Amino acid sequence: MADTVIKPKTRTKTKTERPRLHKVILVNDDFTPREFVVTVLKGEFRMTEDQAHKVMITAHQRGVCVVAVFTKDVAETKATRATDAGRAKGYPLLFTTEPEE
Ligand code: TYC
Repeated sequence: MADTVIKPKTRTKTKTERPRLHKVILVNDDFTPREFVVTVLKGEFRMTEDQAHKVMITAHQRGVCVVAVFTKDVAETKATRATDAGRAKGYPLLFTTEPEE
């Protein structure tokens, strides 16, 4: 009888991890005018007046508010641009980033 050749079936499962997203966080301060914060949120994060106003008020009342999540690069670029927009006007407006859990 001919030898039986058993060919094991192998399957390669490639696991691609999604890149971790990073939060952009708006930090409250006592000096930046509310309307300016709203303008920056609309300009840099494409929010409507309503959305921007809600985020600004949340940061104003609670100290911080998550604005949105992006890939690391985009989050850092947007946070820097938004912070720089405040600095250009002499305001201490601050946007930070942190990785999502
Ligand atoms: N607290 C500021 C004021 O009363 C407004 C403000 C809100 C500033 C949110 C920063 O992240 C901020 N003029």
